[in-house]
Amino acid sequence: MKQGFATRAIHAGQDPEGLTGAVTVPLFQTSTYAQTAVGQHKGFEYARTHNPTRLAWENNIAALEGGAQGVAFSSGMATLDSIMKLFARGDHIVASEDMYGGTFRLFDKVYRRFGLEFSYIDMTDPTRLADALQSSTKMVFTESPTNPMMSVIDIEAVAGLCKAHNALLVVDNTFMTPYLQRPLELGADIVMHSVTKYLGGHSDLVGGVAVTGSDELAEELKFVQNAAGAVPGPLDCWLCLRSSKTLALRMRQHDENARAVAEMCNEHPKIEKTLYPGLPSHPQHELARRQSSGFGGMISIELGSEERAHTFAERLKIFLLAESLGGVESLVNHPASMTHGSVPPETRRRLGISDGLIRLSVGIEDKADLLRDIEQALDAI
Ligand code: P1T
Repeated sequence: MKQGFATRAIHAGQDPEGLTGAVTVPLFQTSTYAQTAVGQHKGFEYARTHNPTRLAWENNIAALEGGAQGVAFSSGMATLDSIMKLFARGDHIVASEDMYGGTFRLFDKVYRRFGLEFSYIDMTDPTRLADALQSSTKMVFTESPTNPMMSVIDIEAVAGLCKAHNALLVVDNTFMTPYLQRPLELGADIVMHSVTKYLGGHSDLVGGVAVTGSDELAEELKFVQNAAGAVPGPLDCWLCLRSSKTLALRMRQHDENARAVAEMCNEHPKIEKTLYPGLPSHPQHELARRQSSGFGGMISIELGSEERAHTFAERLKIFLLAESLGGVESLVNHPASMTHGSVPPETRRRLGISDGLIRLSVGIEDKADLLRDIEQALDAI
């Protein structure tokens, strides 16, 4: 019988070490490996290509996402950058118009210069995708839920359209993690993460990873991983293995705390709108229930003006004002001026990333303390 998620998180790729029986995968902090004769080695030649700690982390995350292989990179952006190297001039990519600002920047400011073409659409409506697909479309890219508007994309419906069109579906699963959502099981070809967020989970590393549904795709990505070399260091991989062991516990608490925060925000008179897929009022609430086993720790709220948003963010005491998300500590972010500053103002306006929008990454502190912190910050506006 297939082992449960938490068991796989603790054991997959993490057998006791052969020489000493060490229960924890050792940190192989080495750049190269001695050969006994020219060309005779133990499968490890040079650390850009192979590292045992990295390999353990890649096997671990592949088991959690239910994929063929994991391929680790030095950041979330390096992961996407490496995926983009699978394509060539003239290839067309369809992406969700709501996504992390840095992803838009990579597409628009870097890969457009290399001759790739992009269409940005409202991915919540699969008919828009059907209209956007062209004969040159090679990839469809989406997050779900999206950053920061928390829209939920029907991954299975999008995957069906991609299959019929021979386009790869790449899903950024950073907000959900495989504990709550497994896009490969819904038909995606590649799932990627900013490991900096929930997978790392402690705001102490920058990393990224891709998991493919097929060995063939994994080999293509591993070729880029070695050829371009945006690899993570062994210490970061070791930290990821440690974090993986508590992923199930952490995600359960992020989810529980965020539900309480979202409910409170939803009822508060000073908050105009609360965007959280776990609220029955969310437009894709039923879809979120169907394709994920929880709603995660991310919430966006509309406070009505930049001044109110700034006051709220600055008055919070436990929630720290910072970029990033997914750590054990709660964070607050002002997307328009921080994470989504590189999105053109007219696009931000159209998507609803207003100057009054605030994004909360709800941590795993005591729920009552988080609710009190929000209450006192709202009192100030
Ligand atoms: O920061 P990096 O590890 O390179 O990951 C980029 C990235 C990719 N995908 C998603 C969904 C992300 O949210 C991010 C990074 N996001 C933030 C820093 C943020 O605060 O939204």
